[in-house]
Amino acid sequence: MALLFLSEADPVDQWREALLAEMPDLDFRVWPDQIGNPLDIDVALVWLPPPGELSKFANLKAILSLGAGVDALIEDCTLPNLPLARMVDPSLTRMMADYVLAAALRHHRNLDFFEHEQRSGRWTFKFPKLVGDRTVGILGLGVLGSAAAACLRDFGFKVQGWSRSEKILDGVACFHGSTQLHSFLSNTEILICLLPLTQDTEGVLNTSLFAALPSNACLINVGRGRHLVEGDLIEALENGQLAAATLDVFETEPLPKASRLWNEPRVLVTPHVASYCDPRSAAAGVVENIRLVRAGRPPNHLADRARGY
Ligand code: NDP
Ligand code: OXD
Repeated sequence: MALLFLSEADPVDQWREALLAEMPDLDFRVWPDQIGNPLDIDVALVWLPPPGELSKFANLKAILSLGAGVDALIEDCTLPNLPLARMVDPSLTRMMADYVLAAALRHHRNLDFFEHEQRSGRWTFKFPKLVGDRTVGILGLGVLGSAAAACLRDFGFKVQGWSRSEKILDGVACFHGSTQLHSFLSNTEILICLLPLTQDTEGVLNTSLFAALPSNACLINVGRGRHLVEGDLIEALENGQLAAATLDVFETEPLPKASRLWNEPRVLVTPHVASYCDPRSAAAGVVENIRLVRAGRPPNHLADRARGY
């Protein structure tokens, strides 16, 4: 029995050290050079495996994602039909809440506007608003969305959120389903996307959604790049429907050099850094899942492939 670690983005040495601290007898193999006998591999811990790669392990029993979003795995039609667990971890949740708070505050205090005015050498006074007079709306009230909502609420924003099923969150106005989307949007001044990418949510950030927001709203997209129709964003920024955007995720990553978004004056581009799970924090949960799988039980935080997240 061995764990396969497959990620070109995560720090393999830190993961090895953190997992071995939790499970000293773990046989830790690394893709692509230290796989050993592929028949030994029973659990894979992965981020963006090349399509077809996981079907090479005949004794694989479960796939554990290093990311919260499992869209790329679910889209891979060669993925073995095995239990698939999402990453749910306090460090990932905390970092996302920090990023969302920072980005929301930057828009709330007009720092995006002042950065723009400074570049043009203009001293333009704009009245600040009290935090309690600002409404922030979050698309997606799952693990990350509900933690971000609590953080923004505790900071003093008016917070509302939208999800697929009905939710009750203390101090957060909750909306659900397509019939309540427009009521949710109608007074959302800063919109945050924390949805998973599915067939239902792809392209959700589009002209008709922007038109339902108050004019001069701001957008923060930390979900996935394909939630956003980039052309619709640029048009909404040009016609004043949106005042500014913070984008952390893109249809193609790294964002291609030729993308217009690099030079859009009211767009802040960050390189998919909103959140990251620290191996020291996440290793215990991964080891618990390895133990569950080896005991013949489903891992925690199973993704629902039919639902898409
Ligand atoms: P969860 O699965 O816990 O939550 C997803 C939320 O979205 C749920 O509230 C769900 O509703 C809602 N939702 C899903 N589909 C719909 C729909 N069609 N209509 C309305 N609501 C819907 O996911 P997480 O919170 O853990 O993660 C969210 C996403 O964040 C990830 O999928 C990933 O794309 C992104 N992410 C980005 C990172 C970054 O660094 N930029 C880092 C980590 C994650 P319900 O509660 O009813 O199921
Ligand atoms: C994730 C991500 O899904 O980092 O965890 O995007």
